[in-house]
Amino acid sequence: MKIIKILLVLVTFIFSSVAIAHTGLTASSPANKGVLQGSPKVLELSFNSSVRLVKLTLHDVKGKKINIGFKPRSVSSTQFAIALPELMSSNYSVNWMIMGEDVHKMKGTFSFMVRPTVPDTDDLKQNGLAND
Ligand SMILES: [Cu+2]
Repeated sequence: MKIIKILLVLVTFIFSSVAIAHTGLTASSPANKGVLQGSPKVLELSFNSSVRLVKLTLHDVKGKKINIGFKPRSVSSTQFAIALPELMSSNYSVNWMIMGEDVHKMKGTFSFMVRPTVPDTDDLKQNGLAND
């Protein structure tokens, strides 16, 4: 009988792990490993079920936390958009934590790169700043 109990515990454990994994990030903008020219205006997160976004942090490559004024959302949604401050050229990492409607918490991370905006040559010519 002991073995059956152990098996039951194992089965329960395996199924609860699957349950935790059922909610996740399906898309983001910037995308994971995305390379952007210039600072993105908004950070967008999409999840495959309605969740509450309880934590969101942004760090640059030196580990400096960027203040995005995030406040935990009390309303569940599948999509969240957070306005971003002007970001300097760097690698950024986003850490998020959500709570599903079944009260499972889940967290994850993704990163993106901001590169300097290269001025358009035509713009430079119009402003008399470039030679032909
Ligand atoms: Cu769940």
